[in-house]
Amino acid sequence: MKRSLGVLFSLIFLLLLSQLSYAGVRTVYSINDSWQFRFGETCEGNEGWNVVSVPHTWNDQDCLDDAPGYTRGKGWYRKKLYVDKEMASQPLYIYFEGANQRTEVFINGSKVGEHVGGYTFFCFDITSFVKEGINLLVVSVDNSHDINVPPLSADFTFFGGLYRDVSLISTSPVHVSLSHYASSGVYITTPKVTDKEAAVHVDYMLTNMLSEKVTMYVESTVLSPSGKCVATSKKKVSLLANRVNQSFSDDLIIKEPELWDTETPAQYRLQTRIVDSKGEVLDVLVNHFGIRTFSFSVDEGFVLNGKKVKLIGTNRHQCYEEKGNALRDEMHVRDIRLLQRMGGNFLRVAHYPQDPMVLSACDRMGIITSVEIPVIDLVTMTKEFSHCCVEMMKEMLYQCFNSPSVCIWTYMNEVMLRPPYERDKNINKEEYHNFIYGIASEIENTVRRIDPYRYTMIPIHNNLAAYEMTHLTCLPKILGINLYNGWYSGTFDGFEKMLDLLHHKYPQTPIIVSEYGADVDARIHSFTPERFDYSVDYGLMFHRHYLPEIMKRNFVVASAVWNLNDFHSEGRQDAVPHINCKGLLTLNRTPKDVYRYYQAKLLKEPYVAIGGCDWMNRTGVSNSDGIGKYPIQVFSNADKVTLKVNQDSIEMVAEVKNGMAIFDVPFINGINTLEAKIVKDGKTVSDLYRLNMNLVPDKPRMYGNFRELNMMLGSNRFFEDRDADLAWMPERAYAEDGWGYIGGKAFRNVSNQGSLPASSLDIWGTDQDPIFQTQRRGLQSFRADVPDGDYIIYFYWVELTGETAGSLAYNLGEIKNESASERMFHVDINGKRVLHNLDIKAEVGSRRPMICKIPVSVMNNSGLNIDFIPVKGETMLSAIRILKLD
Ligand code: GCB
Ligand code: CA
Repeated sequence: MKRSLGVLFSLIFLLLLSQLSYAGVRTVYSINDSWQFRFGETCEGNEGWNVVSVPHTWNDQDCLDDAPGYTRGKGWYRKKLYVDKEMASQPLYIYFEGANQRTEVFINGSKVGEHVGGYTFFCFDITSFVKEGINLLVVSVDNSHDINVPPLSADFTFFGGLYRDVSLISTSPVHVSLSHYASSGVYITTPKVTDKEAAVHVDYMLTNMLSEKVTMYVESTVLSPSGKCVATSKKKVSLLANRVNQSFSDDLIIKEPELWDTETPAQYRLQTRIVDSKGEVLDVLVNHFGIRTFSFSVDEGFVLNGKKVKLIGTNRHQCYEEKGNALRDEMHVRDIRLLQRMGGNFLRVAHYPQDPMVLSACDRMGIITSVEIPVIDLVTMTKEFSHCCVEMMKEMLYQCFNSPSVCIWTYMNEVMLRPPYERDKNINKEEYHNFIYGIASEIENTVRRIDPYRYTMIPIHNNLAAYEMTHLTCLPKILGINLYNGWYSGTFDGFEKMLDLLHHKYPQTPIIVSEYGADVDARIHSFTPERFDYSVDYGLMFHRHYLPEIMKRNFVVASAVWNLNDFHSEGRQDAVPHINCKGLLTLNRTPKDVYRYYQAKLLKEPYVAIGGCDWMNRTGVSNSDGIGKYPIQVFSNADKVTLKVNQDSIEMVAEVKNGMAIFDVPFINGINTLEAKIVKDGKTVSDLYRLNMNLVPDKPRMYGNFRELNMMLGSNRFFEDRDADLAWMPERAYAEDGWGYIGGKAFRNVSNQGSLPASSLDIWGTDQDPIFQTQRRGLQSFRADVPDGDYIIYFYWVELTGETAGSLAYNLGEIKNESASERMFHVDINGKRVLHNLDIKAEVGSRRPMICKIPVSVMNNSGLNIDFIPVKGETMLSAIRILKLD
């Protein structure tokens, strides 16, 4: 059934194709489906091929598993290409939106071409390789480390594969070029813009594949945003025989232009037609462009069409949960929509050029962008490397040239972060610095020559001296700075101090905060937030400090949160191993509270949202009235918020400060309903939210209904296990008639980032890492004065010692000097020995979870008394779960 349907579809498809490819005007269509893929050195043989569709990557799974590293090497894609008679007689191109990172293309066994670089588009002329009928298209893609191809090292996963769309383009022999850096072959600028008129200058690249010289007409027609023809021009051009990329230019005037800006991103369309002397149309092409003026300056900030606009936004990585970097067009567009719905008007497309849909969406939604080539952390001192950098910049420039959203060309992110001479004595420091400066100035000159209208930026990190040593700070028109004060080190106020210092030293240079952010695991909350606890609350503190400081300073012309979304970084460990969770959205684009904070600060329409609405399952402690009081944060742009708790029983009002109102809410056990309401600009807006609260009575033998207790030891954090809707609470010391630990101390992760609240080790074989990454050591007992009944006690252990997080570049919370400790202890419950000589490391090894489940009957009002008796070294416990069965 399946197969015959497939055949039917192929037939319909072929029929469609043969109709599409009529002579003359170009046809473009994607060929994403029905590829076969196989990983390995050769493409010989028919064994082991799997049917895939592109976008495709081979790293979507192994980027997250426990084994260090991910597959880097060569993968093969092959596909049958049907070319009909008409098409076979015409020029034919194959067009790739991107493949990571070295690609070779073969047709019917002959090599067509090769492209290096994982993020730009490329295009090959395959006219002379295809024959009428079935052709075999084979593409190899290799994501091996290559010292001559940036990026060499960076905090993200270099997914291999044919991970963007592939298309075929059929044209007539005379056409607008496809082989000029795989751009549109049309470069539109608006060198003069006034209210009355805009001058439009168009540079064309034209190709004549005929073996004779021809004379053609190039017709340029400009259509207004509403589709009216507002300017036309027709010019004669002589094209040499058999030659690609023959340049030709034209000028047009548009009266009373509608300007492109962030509020009304009005785009014009330039329609280009190539017509021969008989009037036959040989090529038709449309390019969008915008008419606007803009400038960046220290006094005025960003000025767009004469109006000051503060640019606030994010960076964006192109990956997604379970898909790696192989995203459909719609998914790219959704990200830009999410940025817009946050109130953002700026996107640093970092650290590399992305899917064409990204800029197209920014153009349509009025988001100002900076686009960037992936030269990150370090460079290789070879001619090949610097050539590759410059070529990538040219590709990006030409490919993004007409996008009105693009205002900044960016290169060299934190290139002094890891100077190799610090590790390799053979590398001369001076030479290295000169080399970097050499590449940078070549890139800078190239950009200014090709596009004198836009700005350039180099993003540096907080080690200003290093960049001054290389003189990089004097090259670009804008200085970008990536700051993490109060995250990787120091305190929040280091942020504004650094900005002011930079401004003091470079009073004429506009500054962009090109990155700032803190890791947030949306499952973690804390009422005593701390650096590196990964809590939503610490993230909020961080952003609530940074954003107002950015707003205050005119010379900070733009800012971009690192990052719009969580993204894959295979080498990372921490709370969510292999993921950098500085996103305002999770990997599957669920908003975190930090996103809601930005909405409250940036949106103009009335906005109210209850914080922690993704924290559905909570736990806490109740008193004799059955009430547990916990803070609830509400984000809003109104002056005050009214909160109703559990229908109308309680109503509270709180003032909004810096985008947020805080309520001390009395929760009951079970489902609680919250309704937040604001009145702004005469409009009433509300947000409703229900959450499940497991309140544990503080004296469970005396009152309340004890069901279960889930406590993480050595921790101030709450954690939500979203696979089981299980809520974990921070540790608590035992008090009379209550429950909690007795003795010992909370483990601190002593790292080169200081003393941190949790281990940064990836705990293998679990996704609930935060439950294990804290622990109490040397504890004597855990006591719970629970009522008589049948219970299951779950002990959670992991041996954190004897393993370090390794020397990965981005494992910034590495455990220092913690030697393999030998530990052995007994566990007694109510006087009965349940575990003898427990040696966790011997049992399961280091950094592996061990959950031990023990049934217990509590009788005679004895409660639960669990003793940990050391035999060797210190006792230890990561978490405990006490479940009542009756
Ligand atoms: C940076 C880098 C970025 C990292 C980020 C981080 O400075 O530019 O690539 O992902 O810091 O989260 O550490
Ligand atoms: Ca695409």
